[in-house]
Amino acid sequence: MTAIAVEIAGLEFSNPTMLAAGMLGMSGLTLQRVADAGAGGIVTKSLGLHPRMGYGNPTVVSLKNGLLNAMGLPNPGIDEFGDEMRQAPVTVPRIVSLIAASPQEFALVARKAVMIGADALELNVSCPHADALGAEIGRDPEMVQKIVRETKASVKIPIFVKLTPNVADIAELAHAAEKAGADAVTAINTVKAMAINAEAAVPILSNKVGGLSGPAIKPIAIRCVFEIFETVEIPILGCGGVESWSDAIEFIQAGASAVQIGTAIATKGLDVFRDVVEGIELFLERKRISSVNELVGLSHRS
Ligand code: RRO
Repeated sequence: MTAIAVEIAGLEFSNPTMLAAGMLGMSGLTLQRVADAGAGGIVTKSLGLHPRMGYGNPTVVSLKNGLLNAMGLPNPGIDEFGDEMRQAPVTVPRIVSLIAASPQEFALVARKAVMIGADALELNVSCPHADALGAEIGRDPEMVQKIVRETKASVKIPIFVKLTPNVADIAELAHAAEKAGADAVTAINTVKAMAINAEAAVPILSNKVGGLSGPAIKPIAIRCVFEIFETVEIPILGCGGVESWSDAIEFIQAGASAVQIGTAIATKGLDVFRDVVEGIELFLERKRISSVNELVGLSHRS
């Protein structure tokens, strides 16, 4: 293994960066571009049992320090996505993000995801603006436990669980996921937020409420990763505002084994993956550390 390689739930990642769900994850060819740009792993857009159109425009608002979105879970459905998976890269672990309304539905979509070539699953129980889906079910630790247990029993590949920060105690959710057999947790999905057009005196998003991502939420995500690390043994994938190598190091020292990058692709382009990875390598050299794994959770010593 090289200094920057990481192993998570038995999967080997050549570096500790991966594409976050939602960004460039709807087609095999864009996933290939992300792998070519140096990401250590890829996560698809969240896929459900049936196709969904998503909400009407506007679905994204660019703010000073991040993006506010309410896409509305647009996706072609898991079966249709098989064609995209055939064009998706095979040189990096392929994590398929799933959305469903019940433990039984998660288990069913999970079996279908295995059939189209997923190496691991990321269960989305954290979208902040979906009726009867996402955080509406994922803020209840008992429901998280049922979803993970049922899905775990139906497939053999690793299961990651993406958690919502829109609760009083995210570590409780991570603990529920771990108890039910999750192989890792991803923290965090977007933070529930809103923007108003002052001239028109109306919410900008057609859905009114959406999820905030990008640098604005990084301190929230770091706090969540830190709290989860104190509570569970399973690996944590840090997500929320990573746009530089030092952001990634911060997440890793808070307790993340790897980081996911999404919004920074919109602001920095795909070069962000190589920039972050090279920066981590230089940091390890400068600190004379032989493996990035030695940094995981280092900030908990104090
Ligand atoms: O598609 C979306 O609107 C969306 C999803 Br599924 C999610 O998990 N998080 C988010 O901010 N937007």
